Amino acid sequence: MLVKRRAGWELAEGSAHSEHDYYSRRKLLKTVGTALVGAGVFGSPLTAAVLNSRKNQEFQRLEPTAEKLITSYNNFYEFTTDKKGVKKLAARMITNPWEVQITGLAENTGIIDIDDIFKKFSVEQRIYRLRCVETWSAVVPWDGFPLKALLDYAKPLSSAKFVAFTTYVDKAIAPGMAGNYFPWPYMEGLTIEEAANPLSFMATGIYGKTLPPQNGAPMRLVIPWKYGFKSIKSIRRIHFTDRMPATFWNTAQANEYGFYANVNPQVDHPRWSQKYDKPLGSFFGREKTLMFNGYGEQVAHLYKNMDLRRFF
Ligand SMILES: Nc1nc2c(c(=O)[nH]1)N[C@H]1C(S)=C(S)[C@@H](COP(=O)(O)O)O[C@H]1N2
Ligand SMILES: [Mo]
Repeated sequence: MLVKRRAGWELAEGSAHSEHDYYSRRKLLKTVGTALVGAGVFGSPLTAAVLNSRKNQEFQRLEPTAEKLITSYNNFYEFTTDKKGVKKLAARMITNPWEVQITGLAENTGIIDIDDIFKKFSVEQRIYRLRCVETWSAVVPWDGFPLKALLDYAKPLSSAKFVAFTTYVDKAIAPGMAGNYFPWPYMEGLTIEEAANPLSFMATGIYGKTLPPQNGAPMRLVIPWKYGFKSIKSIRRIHFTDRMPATFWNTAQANEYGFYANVNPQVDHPRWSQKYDKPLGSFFGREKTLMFNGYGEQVAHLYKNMDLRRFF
């Protein structure tokens, strides 16, 4: 059973164009989903939520990017900085068994097995735009669960103001981690309010299938209003803290990458403009990059008294 969520991010039936790819995938998702529910993998019916568009007429493009592109053009520096080389190298990553540690200022800290996570949280689909700080973009049909569900499970204390995420991948398996040029492990963070926003998502699948290693299996963050680097892959640790956590890119190059990293076409990267993005798979096309990647209606209130040029 595929249920459409009504929560402000849905797409009215028929308002996405050239979506035959998506709708045929959706059929596939339905089949796969039913099989998994039947096998008791997911505890509740699969739900689908589709993003935006009608409400936001500026949103030119919502048809999902070809699956092949999404799964073969990746940023995953633990393996290599060569986007087309990630897939092959990441195939060696062992993503099950996999344990996730919950630590810090929360009631329910401890280790949770990825299979328990799959059982505990019901899976839905979200179609989100992904905007890399490097200016390429994609539209990705993710499967997963709201990050809020995980917060509700962990029960952060009122003293927790931030949540930090850490990837761990073995140096022997991930050759990119061998050098000390980058501040490994990859780390990311959000304020608790950002993490609790209904758009914040933990992905466990893509196109109705299990998340492939190159896209961050078994579980990765997806924060669609922020530059892609916030969407940390292959999460091993979730830590609640009262201090703004260090992040990988901010530690590597503080003047270029801030903690907030909200998509903002008005604030250029020191080395290039952020006004436009180039959808993967379009050779000449470029699109206007929108404030908060087009998700302002859902998230602008989080930053209402902030100077977003200063807090970039
Ligand atoms: N652990 C980890 N997570 C990561 C990265 C990375 O190098 N390591 N790259 C980020 C960047 S820069 C982007 S644009 C997205 C890309 O996600 P995708 O390959 O699934 O499209 O992953 C983000 N998450
Ligand atoms: Mo990125």
